[in-house]
Amino acid sequence: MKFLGLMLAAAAAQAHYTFPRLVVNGVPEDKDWSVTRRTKNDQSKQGIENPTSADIRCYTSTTAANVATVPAGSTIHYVSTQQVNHPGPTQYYLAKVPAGSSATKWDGSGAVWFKFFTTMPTMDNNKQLTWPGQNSYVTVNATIPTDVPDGEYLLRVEHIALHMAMQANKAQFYLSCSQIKITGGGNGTPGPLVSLPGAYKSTDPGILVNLNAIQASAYQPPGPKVWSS
Ligand SMILES: *[C@@H]1O[C@H](CO)[C@@H](O)[C@H](O)[C@H]1NC(C)=O
Ligand SMILES: [Cu+2]
Repeated sequence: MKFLGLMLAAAAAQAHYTFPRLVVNGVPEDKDWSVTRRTKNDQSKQGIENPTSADIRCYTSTTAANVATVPAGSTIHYVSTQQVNHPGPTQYYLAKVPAGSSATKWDGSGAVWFKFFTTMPTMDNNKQLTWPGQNSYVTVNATIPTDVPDGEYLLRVEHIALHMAMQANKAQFYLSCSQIKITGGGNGTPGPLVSLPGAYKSTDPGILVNLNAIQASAYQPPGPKVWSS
């Protein structure tokens, strides 16, 4: 038992991940990091612990070569390099590329990001909070809203690992941004728009949280409300 415990602890310590490949309606990008911008933790797989750092936007210092065409209403998810084994929400954001720039160049700065998807936990048989997609090798599916206007966007996926989040700056953010072009969209006005960094504080109740001390329905995903058109 002791040995098993040590092995589980070792496995948990290594259990970090990146999301190098966007999948649109079941079709993955050609190869890792071709429309998804290569993150700084490509090798280390380390999460971000300070939610106010500049890395919280896209965790990258580079852009990607290509732009994925994504029809509005598409189902999207990401392939993970490891099992997404930690408890915590998955959230997806979009930011529209401003006129005069392009998805292959733009840095996503300013109050430009809206959230279109988040996940809530349930309490499992062992009284642990668990989230949709937990222990999977892909992130949970989300739908690109049909009312989102056509154009180029940055798409951001985020999984927040909360297993150590009862200590300040110990939640771990795993994330990627992809360069996409939305087609067949609508006339919505997505919002609220937030900046990254800016949308999160270390003390937000969804970031500094003891999962053993709350009910599932009391969890508050950090950041803005999900846009509903
Ligand atoms: C997620 O979407 C893909 C298509 O992109 C589909 O093959 C898969 O079954 C979906 N997963 C779930 C859990 O619904
Ligand atoms: Cu981990």
